[in-house]
Formats: sequence, C-alpha cells, structure tokens
Amino acid sequence: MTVRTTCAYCGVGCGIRATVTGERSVRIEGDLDHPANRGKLCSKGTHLGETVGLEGRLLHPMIGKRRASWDKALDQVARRFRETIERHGPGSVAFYVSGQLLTEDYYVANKLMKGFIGSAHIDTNSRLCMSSAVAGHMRAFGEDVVPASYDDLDVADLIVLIGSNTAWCHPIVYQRIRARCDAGARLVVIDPRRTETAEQADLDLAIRPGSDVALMNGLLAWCREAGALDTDFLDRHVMTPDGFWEQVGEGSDLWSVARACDVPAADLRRFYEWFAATPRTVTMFSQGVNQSLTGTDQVNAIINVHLATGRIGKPGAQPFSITGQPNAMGGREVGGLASTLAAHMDFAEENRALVQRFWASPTMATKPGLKAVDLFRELGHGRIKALWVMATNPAVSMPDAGRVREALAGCPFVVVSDVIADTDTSAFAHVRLPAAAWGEKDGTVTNSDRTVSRQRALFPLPGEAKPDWWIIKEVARRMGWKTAFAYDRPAEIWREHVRLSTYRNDGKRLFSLAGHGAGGNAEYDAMTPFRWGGKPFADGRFPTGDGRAKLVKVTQKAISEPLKDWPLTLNTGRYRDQWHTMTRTGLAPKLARHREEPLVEVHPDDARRLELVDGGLARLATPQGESLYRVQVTDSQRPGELFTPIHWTDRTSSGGRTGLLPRPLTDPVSGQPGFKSTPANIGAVATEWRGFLIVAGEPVRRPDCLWATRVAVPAGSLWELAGNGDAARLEACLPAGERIEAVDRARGTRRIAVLAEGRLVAALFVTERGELPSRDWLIGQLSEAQAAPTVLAGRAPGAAVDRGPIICSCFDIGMRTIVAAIRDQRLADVAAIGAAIGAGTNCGSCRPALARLLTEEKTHAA
Ligand SMILES: Nc1nc2c(c(=O)[nH]1)N[C@H]1C(S)=C(S)[C@@H](COP(=O)(O)OP(=O)(O)OC[C@H]3O[C@@H](n4cnc5c(=O)[nH]c(N)nc54)[C@H](O)[C@@H]3O)O[C@H]1N2
Ligand SMILES: Nc1nc2c(c(=O)[nH]1)N[C@H]1C(S)=C(S)[C@@H](COP(=O)(O)OP(=O)(O)OC[C@H]3O[C@@H](n4cnc5c(=O)[nH]c(N)nc54)[C@H](O)[C@@H]3O)O[C@H]1N2
Ligand code: SF4
Ligand SMILES: [Mo]
Repeated sequence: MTVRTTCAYCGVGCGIRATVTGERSVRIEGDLDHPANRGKLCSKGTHLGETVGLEGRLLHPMIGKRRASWDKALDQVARRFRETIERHGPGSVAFYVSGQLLTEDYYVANKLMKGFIGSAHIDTNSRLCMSSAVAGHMRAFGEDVVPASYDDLDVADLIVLIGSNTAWCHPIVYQRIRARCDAGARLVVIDPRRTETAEQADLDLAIRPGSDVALMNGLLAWCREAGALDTDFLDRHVMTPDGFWEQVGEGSDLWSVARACDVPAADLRRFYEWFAATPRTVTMFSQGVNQSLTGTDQVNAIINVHLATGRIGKPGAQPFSITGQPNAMGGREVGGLASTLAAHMDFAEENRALVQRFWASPTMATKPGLKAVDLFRELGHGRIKALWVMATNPAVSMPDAGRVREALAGCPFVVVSDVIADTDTSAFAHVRLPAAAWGEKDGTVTNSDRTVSRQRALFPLPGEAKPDWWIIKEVARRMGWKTAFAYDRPAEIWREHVRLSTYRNDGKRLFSLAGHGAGGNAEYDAMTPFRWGGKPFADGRFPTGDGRAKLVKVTQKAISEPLKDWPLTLNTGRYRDQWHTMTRTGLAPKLARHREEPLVEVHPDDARRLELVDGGLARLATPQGESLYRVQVTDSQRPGELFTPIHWTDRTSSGGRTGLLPRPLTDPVSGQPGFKSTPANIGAVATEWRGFLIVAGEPVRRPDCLWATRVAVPAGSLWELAGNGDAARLEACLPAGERIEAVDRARGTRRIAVLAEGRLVAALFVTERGELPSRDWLIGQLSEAQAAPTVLAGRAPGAAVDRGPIICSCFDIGMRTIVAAIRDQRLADVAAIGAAIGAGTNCGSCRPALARLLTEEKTHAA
C-alpha cells in the first residue's frame, strides 16, 4: 500500500510516496503531485527508510530509570504540575516545544498553557530558528506573513540568498533555483563562508559577519540613486517614518559599504546594479540573518528594500524567509511562541477576550511569556520549578548549553517527550514519555511557503508510544480540564484550529484556514496539499491598522573588534546529510559518510599562525566552554573566522559539542540567540596515537579516550579514535570471539580483529607513527558471512581501491572514484559524470560537490 505523506526533515516540506514493504521497512519516493518538490527528494529524504527501525527508541513511559504504566506516568506529570501551580502560581511551570511537533500537537500544547494553566511560558526551539523573521514581519507587515511561494523562484530573474546555505539545508529548493538559473536567472550568495551554495553563484559576497544591515542599507541608497524605487507603491501602500531616507543615506556610499562589509567594491557594485535593474528579484534568507544579535534589524533591512522597490506580493518579486523545521510555520500559525497568543494574534486585550471566549477558558495568559534563553535562565535561578520538553534537545541546541544542563539538573521536575530513549536532554528527565515518531504520527505540517500537507502514519504505534497530542490532552484532562481536551483524533483538533483561525476574523488577520475544516474525518484523511492566504499583499494591502506596510529605520551596529583573549569568531551551522542532534539521521549509514567527524574549519593563514594541521585535533574555547574538533584547513573560511557543525552530542562524540560554545545573548526584539558569531580561540592538541574501531552493532563499552566519535555504518558502527597513554584499554570495547592480532613495534601499530564463527564482528586499529587503511573495506567485511584472510591488512586480497570520502550518498560513490572518472573519461560537466558513473542522478544533493571536483580538476589540469 502506498501512502502519501510529507518528509520528516526540513521546511521545504517535500511530499513523499511511502510504500510499506515489511514490518518496519518502507520504500520512499518523491511525490510527483506535491507542489513543493514535484517528485524530487534530497539525500535526507531519500534515506528516510534507514531511520524507521526501532533501535534506540523509547517504547515505554519511564519514571526515573523504571518502566511505568501510562496511567502512572500521566498522573504523576499532572499532579506535579498542578501542585507546583497551586504552590507557586502558573508562572512557575513551563513548556519548551518544537517545530517538529505537528500542528495538532502544537495547538493542544499552546491551548493548555495559555488558556488553562493561564501562563504564556511556552516557548519553542523556533525561537532559536526564525523568531527574528517573525518579529521583522510583524514590524513591517503588522502580521507574521511570508508572502512568497516557491513558484516565485520559477519566474524570478535574480535570486539573492543571504545567510542561507540552501544547497545543503534546503536542497530541493536549491535545485529549483538551479533550474531557474539554467534558464538564465542570476544567483547572488551573501555568506561569510564560501559554501557549496556560494560556489555555484554568479556572484558571491563573502561579507564580514554581521554587516548585513550596512549591505542592505547601501543597496537601498543605491536603488534610490538609480531611480529604482517604486514611488507610486511607496505613496499608496507604505508608511515611511520621519528621517528614514536621511538615515539610509548615512555612510551608504559604495566605498564605505565595501569597507564595512569587507568585500571588493567592484563586486558590491555589480550586486547593486543587478538588483536595481531586476524587478523580478527574490531575496531568500535564513539563519545567517536570523541568528544574530541584530537579526530583526537585518530582516527589516531586507524587507525595506523590497517594499521601497515595490517588489513584494508580485510574481518573482518577494522577500522570502525560508524556515528550517518541517512545521516551523505550523507552530507560528497556532501561536506556539511565548510572544504570540494563538492563530496569528498577539496579547492585545481584544484578542485575549476573543480567544478566551473561543476556548471557554478559565484563566487566560495576560502577557507574553519567557522566551527560550530567558526561560532556561529562570530555570537556572529556580523560578521555573517544573518543565516539560517536547521534541527538542535543548541540552545540545541551546546557546551556552553547559548552563542549560546545570539548570535542567537543578529543576525539581523535568518531563521529556521524545522518540529516542537516551538523549543529552532526557538524561535530566524525571519522567520520559514515549512519543510516536515520523511514520507513526498523523497530522498536518506547514512548509516555508504556507503549504499545508498531511503527515500520515505508515506503521502501527510501536511498544507503548503515543502521539504527542494524545499525551498532552491526557495530562490536561488529568489536571481537571476534561471537556476542553476531549479529543479522540487529530482531525478534531484540526477542525478546532480552523474554526479559531476564522473566529470573528473579518479579514483583519490574513491567517485563515476558511474552507479547509468543514468536512468530516474522511475529508481530513484525504486532505491534499493546499496553500493558505492566496497571494498576500498582491493588492498592496497589509494587515496593519491603516493597511500600509512600514519601512523600519535600521542602522548598522558597530562590529566589535576582536578581543585580546578571544581573537577569533566562531560561526556555527549544518552539514548536508545530518539533521540537528542526529537522533534520526545518525541511524542512517548512508548519511554518515559525507562528514564522519565534527570538523572545525580554519583559514590557512590562521592555521599556519596557530600551528594547526589539517586532520589534526584542536581545542576550541569560548568564555562559555570548550570542545574538541578535527581541523579542516580551508580557504572557504575568512581569516579570523571558524566554523563548526551543530550535530554531535554526548551520545555520539567526545568532541564537537558546539552548543557549549555560543553566548546566551539575544536579539533585543526577537529574543533569538546570536549563534553565528561568538568570540573564540583555538589551539592544537597533540595525541600520541590515533586509530579506529569498527564493530557489528555497538561496542561493548564506549571507547574511553580523548577523541572518540561515532557514525552508523551498515550492520554496525565506526568510531574514530585518538588519545594518549596506553591504548590497550580500548580492548575493553571489543566483543567476545576469536581474536587475531598483528603488532608493528617500529610504527607503534596494533591491529586486532575479532571473529565469531568466521565472521568479522570487530576491528580495532591503532597506530603511533604508521598509516591507517581506509575504513570502507573493513566496514564491508561486517556484512560478509566469512571474513577475508587479509582483515588485518585492512584491505582485500590483491589491489586495494580507496574510494575516498563518499560524495554521492545515494549510490555510495567516493571522491577518488569520481576524480578518476573525470580524468580518465574526460568528463566536462555534472551531467556527464552522472551519465558515466551515476553520481548525482538520484537526489542531486551532491551536485554542487561534483561541480567543485570538476573545477578543481580543471585548475589542476591547467
Ligand atoms: N542538512 C540539514 N538541513 C537542514 C537542517 C539540518 O540540521 N541539516 N536544519 C534545518 C533547520 S531547523 C534550519 S533553521 C535550516 C538552516 O538553514 P541555513 O540557514 O541555510 O543553515 P546554517 O548552516 O545554519 O547557516 C546558513 C549560513 O549563514 C551564514 N552566516 C553566518 N553569519 C552570517 C552573517 O553575518 N551574514 C550572512 N549573510 N550570513 C551568515 C553561515 O556561514 C552559513 O553558511 O536548515 C534546515 N535544513
Ligand atoms: N550553535 C548553534 N545552535 C543551534 C543552531 C545553530 O545554527 N547553531 N540552530 C538552532 C536551530 S535553527 C534549531 S531548529 C535547533 C534544533 O535543535 P533541536 O530541536 O534540539 O534538535 P533536534 O535534534 O531536531 O531535536 C528534536 C528532538 O525531538 C525528538 N523527536 C523527533 N520527532 C519527534 C516527535 O514526533 N515527537 C517528540 N516528542 N519528539 C520527537 C528527536 O529524537 C530529538 O531528540 O538548534 C538550534 N541550535
Ligand atoms: S529538501 Fe530534503 S530534507 Fe527537506 S523536505 Fe525535501 S527531501 Fe526532506
Ligand atoms: Mo531551525
């Protein structure tokens, strides 16, 4: 049976056709009829099937370390929350939720906290993600509305990506952009790093981090000079505050801006000329803009340009905030942020009255609640005494995560709802509740362009797992609110959500799901993707009191000089094939090979000066904490700047703990943390030996050494290792079995293989001065019934082929294979590589990397 559902991961919101092929197995294909992807899927979506097994799942409620019945666990959660509220008031409890909840889950959580507990201390990880975009939209439009849709990309003549590594983070949108570029549109990428997104751009501006306002104000001044403003639109539809143009003019000449942004004036001029001359321009932005201490101003600087040039609400002419999580937008629609109430309404008196009447609520929250960073600070101060975390891993993903851990440890009552048993956050839980995962849960999500799609269950609920909406309503009922939470299925919640969106909505709120909730359960089950809101702002009307959008005065804040002890700037973000804290993608061997370890990327000048070597280890420190990384020297970084990924956790690595490093400082308007720039320093770490461990399943004990990072491989796991002192203690990780061993004293090398009935079950290779073989062949041996006689050599009898790092994860093709094919078969473009060896022909996520290899080969040949 084939089920139409939506991808578990990013905000592109791709439609999937899933065919269940066994008890916990599924074939995944892109849904040709889904408007977001028209049949395409990226590497993460393509390999979803590898993540639906039950390894690591939380399958029963747990109180402490003991399994408990649902009744007992729910009673305990309800009782502890009720008692805390009775003793310390509604402001003493909080929920911390997530853009990975479905809209129905989110609606119930928000209703319980704001309408029944009567506090607004419910915030979401979306605070860390796009709250600056929300705040920017409210300031400019009066409501948090994203006017754009993906269709705009198909007709744009210029696409500007600012602070977005789209090729890795929104790959299917990126493919749509490439297709438009192939038809003649131009692409400009604005990012301090030269990402794979930037490599394929017509123009790439590697600006100084945090100089985005200067860049955009300069652009606005240029457009004005060039006569590119839409004065008619400005007169009729936009409110321009006093002194706005004087302020834009200040320091906005080309040379000053080029200096402020640290980019060549000629490049800047080219960008400005292209922009001024191209009415159909889409400016798409994400975390490089949002995750900044001036994020909201940066968002408004972008919107200002679009408003002033009249490039909004028109085909191919839009500012476009692209969202990260699968249901970031659904969360905004239900009002799941502490700063919003419900259904795109804020806490104004008339909204509170309206929502209270609708919910028949006994005690409404009267004012915004604590935003994520403040919430965890108050938790640390003991003012929040009971916390419920759902579908997010704040012990890893919050800034200054070390303090967040201390706060969690000190909280009298922590509840965690998750699909995974052991996460860095659930280690602090008093009660753990097993949630239904992707493939089991049922409900709706809204993607970046306002398209609402269904996620549908493929498998029965495993163990005692339950959907999040069910867990929340059961607690609500046990807290005493039986009728208000009498839901039996997501469809009932959806219909209530639809009714609230239309309740006394005379058109003042654009957010309305009118016409989408009239049917019964069968209609809900059969729902096909739809976009709410039509074409917002197409008529030049905005949801403000006077119907006009607002230009917002924003000025570039001084960018602080490097500090003496912290001379470098740390930027953080994502890898192509991993999702956040890896609880799901970490299960998929095919997704593990693109990047196997957490790297710190360093410019060659810095590496030379600081004596860091490519492939060596380094300790990265900030005033908040420190962590280890493998060094990658690359000129895609600007000098003085470092980049690390956010994905590794205590479960998967002894290093790469990026969450410990950023400051808990936030944008004053939105409360979003400035994750992209933290003062830091770095120093090389020497180790006496390095090695790796390959095991079937998991090691008997976790390797105990300075550097140990894990990835999933077919039939087992691979740990990269490095450390000091006697490496013999690593043998404690090995399973029982027949051991064969080789020692080379001169190189300080020891190789151990463990066999069980002739099959390889573990290999531990350690060396002080020697080489280590490529891991690929040994990993393959885990799946062979009989180990080859050459296992201790780490390669097949006869010639060994080292494929190099895996570039194409769909077909498992390594870098060396691709380079050899380019050379031997004289392949000239990405399509030719595909025709010759298949790489890049399925999901296409590796096409930017293939393009880079082609360029490198050309340079090499020349
Ligand atoms: N593979 C993968 N895809 C994902 C996710 C994932 O975990 N893995 N997560 C999803 C989520 S929740 C999100 S929010 C999105 C995030 O998607 P993106 O925002 O595209 O991803 P990031 O890597 O966080 O950051 C984007 C870029 O901002 C740049 N940047 C840093 N500072 C500045 C600056 O001052 N100015 C400018 N202009 N740029 C700057 C960084 O160098 C980085 O390349 O991805 C979604 N998609
Ligand atoms: N330094 C730095 N930090 C960052 C960022 C950055 O760029 N730099 N980016 C920030 C951003 S944009 C984001 S979005 C966050 C993401 O950070 P998190 O939200 O902490 O990351 P995830 O790993 O996605 O956590 C989701 C958790 O929910 C569980 N889960 C999955 N599905 C379900 C479900 O259906 N129900 C329940 N109850 N649980 C489920 C997963 O197992 C996992 O434990 O990180 C933020 N932190
Ligand atoms: S782009 Fe990839 S991760 Fe994002 S929704 Fe589509 S298939 Fe899923
Ligand atoms: Mo995000």
